[in-house]
Amino acid sequence: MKQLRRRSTLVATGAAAALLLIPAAVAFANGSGGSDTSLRALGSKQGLRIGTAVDAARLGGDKGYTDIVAGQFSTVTAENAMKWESVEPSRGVYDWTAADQLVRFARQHGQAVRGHTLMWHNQLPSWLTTGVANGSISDAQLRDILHRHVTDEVTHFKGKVWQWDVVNEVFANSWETPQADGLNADDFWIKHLGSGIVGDVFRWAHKADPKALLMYNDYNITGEDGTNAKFQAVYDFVRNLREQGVPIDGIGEQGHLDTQYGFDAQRYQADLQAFGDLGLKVAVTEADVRTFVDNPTDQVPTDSLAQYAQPYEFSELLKGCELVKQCISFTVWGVYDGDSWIPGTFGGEGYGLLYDVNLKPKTAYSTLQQDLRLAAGAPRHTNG
Ligand code: 9MR
Repeated sequence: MKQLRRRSTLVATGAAAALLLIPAAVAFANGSGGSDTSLRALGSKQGLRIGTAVDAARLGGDKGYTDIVAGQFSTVTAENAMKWESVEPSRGVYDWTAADQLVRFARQHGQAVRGHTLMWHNQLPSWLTTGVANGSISDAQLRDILHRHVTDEVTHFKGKVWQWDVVNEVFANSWETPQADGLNADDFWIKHLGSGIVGDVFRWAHKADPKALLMYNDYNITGEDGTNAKFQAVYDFVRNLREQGVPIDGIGEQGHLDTQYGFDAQRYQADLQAFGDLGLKVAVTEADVRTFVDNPTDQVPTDSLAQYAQPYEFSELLKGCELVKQCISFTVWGVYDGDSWIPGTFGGEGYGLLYDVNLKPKTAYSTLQQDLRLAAGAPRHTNG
């Protein structure tokens, strides 16, 4: 891995400072000047936004949680509030309440919003999946409905969303059936609308908000599963989209790790860089590092080495992003272990985030602080 370059001064140019969109008063709200050790302040020194997924319903009501979101992070992602089932629970009836609340919060706290997600096979409204399953919604109608959804949602948040995860998780994993182009033949959208829908959704999103950064978001796309096949499929597909003039701006590498599998940090960094060299921005969008724990309530690691492996792998994730100048944000998938998706999905596992079940910062938190501080001379990231 190449060394972090040291640089004596870190004065943002006028343009870069404007793009950062972090008012100085907010960026340094937790201390004075350079003594602010919040993740957001440390990240801002290299133009890198540090983010978290947020449960919009908890903002305001839960002070400990809210203070961490406001104080530590310079970008926020709606963990669920912008998904289709949340914004259009009944056909034709939008409910933007929770998502709007998050966007307002972000604005008040000088945070950029990552919009998540416009086309995904999960968390679709039941009126849609039922209609498709019983044949009352034909594929042609489904395409029109998706077009309207993408246009309406992006238009609703026009000028307020920094990056959109436009398309999520449509490539085949090693245990799924890939098409010749690498897409998952069984994905709900690919199955009904074909591969061409991917480019179309980017075009529709771009039309609705030409300034938003449009990302393709997925997991295991930087070699995490021990092969680089999924990376290669995404790389080839996206290069092809760019050649066709499809408005895709970047790749979201989710970054869900598990200490039991290990992690090839060099492969990860090289893959991020390869995307960057295609002229794309990259973002780490859903970082967490899970491990085996005693129970889902306390989430104490059962393997004594996990207390080292967990922060170590987090550190590797962050450093890879720091070393790739096209990497514009590093987002963790949730604030604390008490509200992570991990225990509900992986039996016996947890401890995946930066704060423990009692909202106390863990070693992983201080490790990231340290990584950000030591990287003060890393390349300045291009912030969009
Ligand atoms: O964290 C999200 C959890 O609250 C939801 O129940 C779940 C539904 O599938 O989705 C989780 O977030 C996912 C994200 O939207 C896309 N990448 C994988 C994430 C973890 O499953």
